[in-house]
Amino acid sequence: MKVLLVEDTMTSATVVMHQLEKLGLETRHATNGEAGLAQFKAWKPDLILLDVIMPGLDGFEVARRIRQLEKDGEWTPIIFLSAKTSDKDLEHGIEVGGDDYLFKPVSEVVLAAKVRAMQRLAQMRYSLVVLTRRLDEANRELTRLTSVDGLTGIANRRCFDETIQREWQRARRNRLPLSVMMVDVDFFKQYNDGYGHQAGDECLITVAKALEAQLKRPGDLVARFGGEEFVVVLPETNAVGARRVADATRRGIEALRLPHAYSKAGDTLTISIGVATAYPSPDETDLAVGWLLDCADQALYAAKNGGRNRVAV
Ligand code: GH3
Ligand code: MG
Ligand code: MG
Ligand code: MG
Ligand code: MG
Repeated sequence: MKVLLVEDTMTSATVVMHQLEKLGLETRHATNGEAGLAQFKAWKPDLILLDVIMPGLDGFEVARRIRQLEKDGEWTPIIFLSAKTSDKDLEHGIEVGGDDYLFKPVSEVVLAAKVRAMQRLAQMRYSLVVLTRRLDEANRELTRLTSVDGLTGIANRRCFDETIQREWQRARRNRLPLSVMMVDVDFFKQYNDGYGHQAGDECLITVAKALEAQLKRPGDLVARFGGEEFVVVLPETNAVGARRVADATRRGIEALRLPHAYSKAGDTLTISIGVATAYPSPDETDLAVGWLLDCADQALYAAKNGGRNRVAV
């Protein structure tokens, strides 16, 4: 522990320094307020013993300035050692930022006990800082976990629900188009039945990563909607743009040429996509985001009925 003594009277400084060194503490001495502040900044002591009556900056002023210099969450304990021994002086010392106030002369035993008490407080405070940091980390991890799909690692349904609501409101406010694509793997039940559930899982991971890799525009969101269905949010995208993205997405999965010997739409894995676009406006109150998803779902149904491995609007 680094202890800074700020004391202008050499005789009492010598005594206190000697006592501190006997406690095995690393010590420095500043002979006035200015020098004390400079040491506080440069040396960053763990505890400050602060005289009150000094030429130039007095101890109260030094304490006040130290508290101003400390950033959020920082704290250096300050114990006043003063010949000003009225209740009012003590009250003032605590008021300006002191943590304790001892009357001079201070006995060796009292000084040692007070230093120990401050050490204990500082230790407790440090534990709290560490705990808070861990809590922040845990919170971040929790936020991540609640928005990520456990199997594929892409955004999950919950994340999609939040995003689509937010984008819908934003589209309304700014009169922007908003598109969604419902993506469904073709004949996936047959894939599972033919290759096994484990291979099915790996296939879903591959498809999820491929979808995400293809949609590179910032603001687009690819999420797992559930099972072998994915959903893509395309903000600020009109019907023509969404159709183009959907066609490219369908071709992209086809181009992977993932074997699917049990598909009735060929011998590789394919997807069907339903696209829907909304042009919500601020005066629009009846239409909700659910309507947009229903439209995409109906389009997907049409793509399936039309033979699969295709896009429908
Ligand atoms: P369609 O072309 O009409 O979409 O046919 P399909 O077989 O893909 O559709 P269906 O809805 O009948 O079957 C979907 C299958 O997806 C059934 C289900 O077991 C499988 N599935 C859903 N979630 C998972 C998963 O997390 N892992 C694996 N391996 N399979 C899944
Ligand atoms: Mg003095
Ligand atoms: Mg189905
Ligand atoms: Mg399917
Ligand atoms: Mg399905």
